[in-house]
Amino acid sequence: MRIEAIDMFWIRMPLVGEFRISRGAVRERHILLLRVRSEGACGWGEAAADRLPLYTYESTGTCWHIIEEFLGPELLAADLPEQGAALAVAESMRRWPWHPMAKAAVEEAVWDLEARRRGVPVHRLYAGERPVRARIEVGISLGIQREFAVLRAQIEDALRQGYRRIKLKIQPGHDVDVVERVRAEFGDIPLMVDANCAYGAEDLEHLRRLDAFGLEMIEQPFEHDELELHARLQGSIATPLCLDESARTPALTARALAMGAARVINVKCARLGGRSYGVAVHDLCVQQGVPVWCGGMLEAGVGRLHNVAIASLPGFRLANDLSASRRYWHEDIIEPPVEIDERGTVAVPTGEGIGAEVVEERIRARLVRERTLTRARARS
Ligand code: OSB
Ligand code: MG
Repeated sequence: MRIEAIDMFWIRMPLVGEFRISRGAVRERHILLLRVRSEGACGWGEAAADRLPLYTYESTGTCWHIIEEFLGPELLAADLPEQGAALAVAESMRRWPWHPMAKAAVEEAVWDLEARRRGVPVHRLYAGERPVRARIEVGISLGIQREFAVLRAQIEDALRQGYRRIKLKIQPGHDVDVVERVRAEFGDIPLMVDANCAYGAEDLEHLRRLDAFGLEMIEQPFEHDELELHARLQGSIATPLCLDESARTPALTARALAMGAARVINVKCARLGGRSYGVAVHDLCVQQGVPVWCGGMLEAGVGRLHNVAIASLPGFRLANDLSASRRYWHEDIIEPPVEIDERGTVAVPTGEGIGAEVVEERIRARLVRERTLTRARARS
């Protein structure tokens, strides 16, 4: 099989509301969508990076550059096997050591294409012989709010909609007090916090105070390369630590677990560099009895559905950061959008590929930049 063309769409999508994490706020997402085409079929992928490289070094612009200059031409030049095309692409991209979000987007598009060509849902390819869930449990991630009243209203609304757990973003000066207040007002709801690397060694004592609130977990308090600090904190508290930014590769994840740096892992295929790495981390954690859940990056519908697919694997035992489309978007780019039921679950689509239609007019209405890579160009 050959990929005949890769359509790159850089789109801007305003969020329903500002989303603030310790490193900064986002009001509008800049998303790179990829469509790969082959013999009348197509597949969609989404780069999780945003305009500003706040989460890691990758941005929409770096993903565009890496795909346009390197990953795209290489994909167009490849002769892919009929069975296992996406795995072959993942294998060949291993020679590029960095830029996981760019690689993950390319891989997603080929997974979707392969699934559509075979007439199966993409989660079937991700799961192989493993059993999958028909519905997945979802939690909600709430950004930092200056006004507690705003956060209170958001929590009430999320609980009313059925979300299974609430994740609060925290940062120095906005942590223990907020959690204390939420516990006082909402009682024993499933609650966790995510610091996105905002703390340092000087904060160890302060962070231990979070142990008093029965949190489901504390996600990524320290910088990605501070495994020892995570292990020190984990060794002195009962609340499980969860790694997000630190879990960059399966090997690093294994090392972190062996060091006692965490008891839960957030699986984000975008951060890991693709579905095959996400499955590898899932399998490694299942083997060690470590629960995993699927993290999110404010994805539009394409990335969201690829995440739903991976979260159907059996090791995803905790609520996933996979909100309904309307939590972030006035109008998602897929039809039907992702919806949550009153029990806080999202259906894993059973249709071909990602299981929804990608509405091209909605992409065109939000277009910043567009480019089609073809094999002719790849040869030049
Ligand atoms: O740390 O999980 C994170 C969003 C942007 C960057 C990092 C993170 C997040 C979220 C959003 O928490 C989760 C979601 O997509 O619903
Ligand atoms: Mg996180």
